[in-house]
Amino acid sequence: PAAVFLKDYKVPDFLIDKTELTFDLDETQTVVTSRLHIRRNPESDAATAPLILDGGEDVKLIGVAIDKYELPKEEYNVSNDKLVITATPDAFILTCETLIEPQNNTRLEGLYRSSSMFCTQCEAEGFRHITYYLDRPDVMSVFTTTIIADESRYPVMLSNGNEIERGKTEDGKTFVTWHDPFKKPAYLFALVAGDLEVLNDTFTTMSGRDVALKIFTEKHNIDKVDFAMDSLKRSMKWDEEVYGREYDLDIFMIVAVDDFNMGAMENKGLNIFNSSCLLASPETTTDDAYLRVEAVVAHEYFHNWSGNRVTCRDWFQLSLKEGFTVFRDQSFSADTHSDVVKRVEDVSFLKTAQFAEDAGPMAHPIRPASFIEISNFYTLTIYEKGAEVVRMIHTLLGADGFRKGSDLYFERHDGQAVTCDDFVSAMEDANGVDLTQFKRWYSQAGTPILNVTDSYNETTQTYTLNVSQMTPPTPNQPTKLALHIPVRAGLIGPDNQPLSFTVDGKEQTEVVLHVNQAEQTFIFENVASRPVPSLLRGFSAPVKLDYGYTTDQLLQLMSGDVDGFNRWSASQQLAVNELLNCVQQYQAGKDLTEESSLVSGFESLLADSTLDSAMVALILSLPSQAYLSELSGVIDPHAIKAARKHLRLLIASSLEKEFKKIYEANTVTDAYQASAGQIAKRSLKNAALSYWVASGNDEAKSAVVRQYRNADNMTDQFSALSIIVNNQLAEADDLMSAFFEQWKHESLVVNKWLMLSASREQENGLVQIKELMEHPYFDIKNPNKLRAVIGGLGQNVETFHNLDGSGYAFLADQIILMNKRNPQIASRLCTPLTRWKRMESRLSEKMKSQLERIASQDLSKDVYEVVSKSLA
Ligand code: B3K
Ligand code: ZN
Repeated sequence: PAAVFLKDYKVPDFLIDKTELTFDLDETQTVVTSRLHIRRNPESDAATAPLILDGGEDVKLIGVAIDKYELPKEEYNVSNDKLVITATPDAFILTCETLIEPQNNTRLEGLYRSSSMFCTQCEAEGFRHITYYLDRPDVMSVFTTTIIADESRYPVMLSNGNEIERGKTEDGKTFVTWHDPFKKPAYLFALVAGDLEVLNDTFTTMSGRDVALKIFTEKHNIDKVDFAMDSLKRSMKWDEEVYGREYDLDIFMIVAVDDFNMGAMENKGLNIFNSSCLLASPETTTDDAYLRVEAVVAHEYFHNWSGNRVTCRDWFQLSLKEGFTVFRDQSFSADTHSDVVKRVEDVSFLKTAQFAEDAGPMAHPIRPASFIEISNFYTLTIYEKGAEVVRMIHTLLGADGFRKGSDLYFERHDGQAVTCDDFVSAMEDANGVDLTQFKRWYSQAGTPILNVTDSYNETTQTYTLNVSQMTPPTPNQPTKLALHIPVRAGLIGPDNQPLSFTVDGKEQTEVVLHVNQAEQTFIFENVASRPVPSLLRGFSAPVKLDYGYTTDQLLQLMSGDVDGFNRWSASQQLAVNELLNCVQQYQAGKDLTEESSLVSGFESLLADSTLDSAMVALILSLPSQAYLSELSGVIDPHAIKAARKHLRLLIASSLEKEFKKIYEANTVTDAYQASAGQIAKRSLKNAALSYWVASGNDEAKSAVVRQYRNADNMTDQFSALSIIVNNQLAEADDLMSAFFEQWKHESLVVNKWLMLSASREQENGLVQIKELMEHPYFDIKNPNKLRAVIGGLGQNVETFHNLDGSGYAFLADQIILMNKRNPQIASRLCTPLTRWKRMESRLSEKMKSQLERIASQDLSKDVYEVVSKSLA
């Protein structure tokens, strides 16, 4: 398979002004008829170019006509998934009839079946699996869609826009016609048909228009969409208030489907969601999952402007819509709950997963220069780092400047397919600034490292920071240029008070330093005493900060920084230092230290009742296995696991009484709500319970079993179950079975059970996992179920990283199996193996040989790209 390059971008030779589609849906085959109103693109320099439409090997062409003229076989050519017509008029209607088999579509792109319904997923290049088309985002068209089906089985038939007609066909079927007045690329097309229930609501927009809101699910799930509906209404309001964006159609629909490759899809007026990102009820859904529902509903809704009204010119610009929309949904969640907690969660995720990606063989800039398969580029880099880049622009321009920029962007480009450069230009023009150097963030991959040293001159009361930046090489980018990095900073005095200082002639307590050279010096004047620097507040840039903080300095920041984010950050650094120290001791065969400054740090933390419980819970959770792996030059999973376990037990046994107290003080008695206050309490309570049980205390063991039995919500029930299982309490087996029995009819809860079962540390781990995949409630066709088991395996250090390589071989088996069935999922399963070069030598060899085994198969483009880049 060959790569495509951004530098080769050319405008399309043809445009499609109108697209009329008819779907005759049936269980055995579906007939799709398209009438495309095509004309030559005046901007194309190829005046006689042939018409080349994209298709898929799963699309069978029945016939094609230009205007009324049915083309004979000699006048068109179908090969390599393209339909080529050499001679066409300058403007014409192309009629195409194709046959597809949604019931056999296991790739879950294009039109497919999920339980008893038909649904679509067209981003990025799924539409070509429905019919021949110019399947590229810069071809925008007005769609009219007619769906024909048997009404008894498919009473609900939906597509984008408004329903304009409904009736009966000659053979007694029902047809429904939808018209979407907004031009859109084919990737935003959607169709749903099924026997669905609906929750109706309305939203009155800022200009006073009423919008009908409808959420559809299969009948048994309709009681679980109230929270999503509420989230939707709050998102609509927030986008009006914060961005001035009003919804445009008279109807907005969301449909939940069980089988879905990703989280959700922002199809115009008809969002389609993985049911895991839409359904929520207190009994079946944890707090985390509630927050995810809220964030994904908001994200997809926000795409209506950042993605749909203004879309991407080509797929290299994917971060234009995704980075910006993630930034928007993060801001919405921050405004809805606690901004510091939200920031800590997002940054933790970024530093764990995106930093690892940026240091591996798939590293790419947020605007990639090339790809083999675009589906592989729905990455943490495009999404999360892309959001960080937008956030930096926000930091540089301030909230008002950013809003001026976004207003100009939406106004200037409404109805267009544009580039990341267009976005930055709007920001520049609205604010009269020059972001030329800043734009390197779009083209340069890798995580920059900021090295900071300092000095203080008591006589002159000046404090100096020496900052140097370095971005390590990444594939195809051996050398890097200096980036423009905003570093938000303050100084903390000896009495834990913020110190004021003078920078640029202005007395202040916080400043944004513009790091934009390889090496730079920043001078702070009128600094009363030697400070502890609080750097990169709020994580103002996606970089690795290297300042040699002492333990005392970290403890001071942890308790005294005015920036909540940096308090957490200091506690993390402290824990990381101690854990990496334990890792070394473990590797050297020494006894692990029995001293930890975290104990005193946590002790004062737990004693301080003024702190936000959610923050305390976050600080209590030790850096994850995955994050410590990311920080390790050479990854030794067994040593990391041992270090974490050791430190946990040390803290648990030292602070047993404190944890008990916190546990008992944070019981929620009110009816369940996914509110910031309740979530904070539950998270602290369960964090404390987890340590308390780890201390081995008998009273704690009874408490956790009691919590499991008495819980009236999934957060408390599942936290208790996880603690019981992870601490291998005697009740573990019985309660795992009881949990399954209680919830076996709730598919999403079964997924939680599958994940916990797969991650469970036990003898014969792999045998257990194989049994899970034979379990009657497992279904390999369902991506959520497969991800649950494989995700659980990934957390199961003993089983996955077994020195005999059996864990890796098992994963490779699943990848090879899924490669044919569902290439997108198969390719994602490869991620752990892409880290092989960084694993300790015994594991590294085993991983590599599995990658080689995969490489020897007949591979999809998706898997080929990841595996070949990993082995390069
Ligand atoms: N835009 C979709 C992603 C679809 C990816 C398909 N391979 C979801 C989102 O980011 O909102
Ligand atoms: Zn998105």
